[in-house]
Amino acid sequence: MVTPLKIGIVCHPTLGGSGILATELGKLLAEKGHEIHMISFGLPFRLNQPYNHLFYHKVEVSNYYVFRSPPYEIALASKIAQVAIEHRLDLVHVHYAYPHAISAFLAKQILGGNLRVVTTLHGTDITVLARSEINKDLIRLALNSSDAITAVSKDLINETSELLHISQDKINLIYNFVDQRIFYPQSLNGLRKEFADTREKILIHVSNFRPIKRVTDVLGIFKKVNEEVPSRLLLVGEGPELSNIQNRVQIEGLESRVNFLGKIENIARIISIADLLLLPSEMESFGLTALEAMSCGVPTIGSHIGGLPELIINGETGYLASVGNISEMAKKAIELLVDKKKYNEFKNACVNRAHLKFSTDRILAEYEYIYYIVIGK
Ligand code: GMT
Repeated sequence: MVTPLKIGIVCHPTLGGSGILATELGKLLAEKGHEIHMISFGLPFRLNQPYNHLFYHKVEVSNYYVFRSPPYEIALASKIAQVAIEHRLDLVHVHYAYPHAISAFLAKQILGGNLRVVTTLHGTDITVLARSEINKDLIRLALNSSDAITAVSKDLINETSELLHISQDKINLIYNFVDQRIFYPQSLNGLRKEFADTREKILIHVSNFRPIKRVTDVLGIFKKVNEEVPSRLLLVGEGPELSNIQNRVQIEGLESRVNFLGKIENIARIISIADLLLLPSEMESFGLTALEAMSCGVPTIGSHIGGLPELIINGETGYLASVGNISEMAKKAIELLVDKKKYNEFKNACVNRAHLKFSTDRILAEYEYIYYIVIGK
């Protein structure tokens, strides 16, 4: 490594791909010897133990009684500026534009322009939030004042450019990564037996159960698959749609075939016992969970949408169909589950692709390259 850097990382600590990616990035950069300062309102999910060179700074919001809701963006801006001064940060890397890039913009003003900011776009910060007239101009301002912008797929670069009129050349493509020391094919027969007998296949869905994930489609696909190939469905995560899905499972009489596992931190083991991941989302700018599954040798059946076709090679590492086409998704899932030879080819292709295109070494080097450019070294 050339010179170790002091980097502030701002992320959402709640369940979601952007926070997970930011936390994994922080851990790996710290492991490489950089000094990392995680800044957030809560301890990020997956920051589950102390790490060398990695520090956490909690953002405290003012609860003054005139506020209906405490102004987090302002508190975050002050915190970024304070941490930057106190720890002589070389730069701040914010994940998810809203409100983080806006707070970083404000922190830069507090510091008279002396703050380098890298903003990574993850998806709904643009595809949902930047569509609103309330946020659009502020997000554009914050992005234009960032020293570098990165996005997790070509599709997201196109969306950002179209929506905010920011030139595509100003946005660097850096795909998400997966740590193959953690996500690799494991034969965990004991764990597998807890959920399925030897004749049964296991399908898994991992998400934060927002409507955009179309978890009812997950059930629809599973139902069709299970009619042809005896299977079990593992549902991992929690969110607003959870109780609706629990009701549907009962209505469909699938209680004995579906397991709700809630929020799981060590997801690699449970993904490893699955045969297929289902990700029929309405929108997905990358699909981090599909990459984690791919790295464990588990193909994905999902939607041909957003950045998913950049991650999953249709017909090689999974199958993609148009959003809502559950019959096609189920058909492809069955095709793969009953053809052992084809399934093993897909499994190998998954592990190889994760390793070649999305390894930590490769993607970390791409981020470090941006960091050194931004600080002029
Ligand atoms: O999709 C979510 O539920 C969470 C969301 C987030 O902002 O944390 O995920 C976005 O960022 C992930 C990490 O880069 C991507 O893998 C997801 O595809 C993206 N979600 C959407 O575009 C809907």
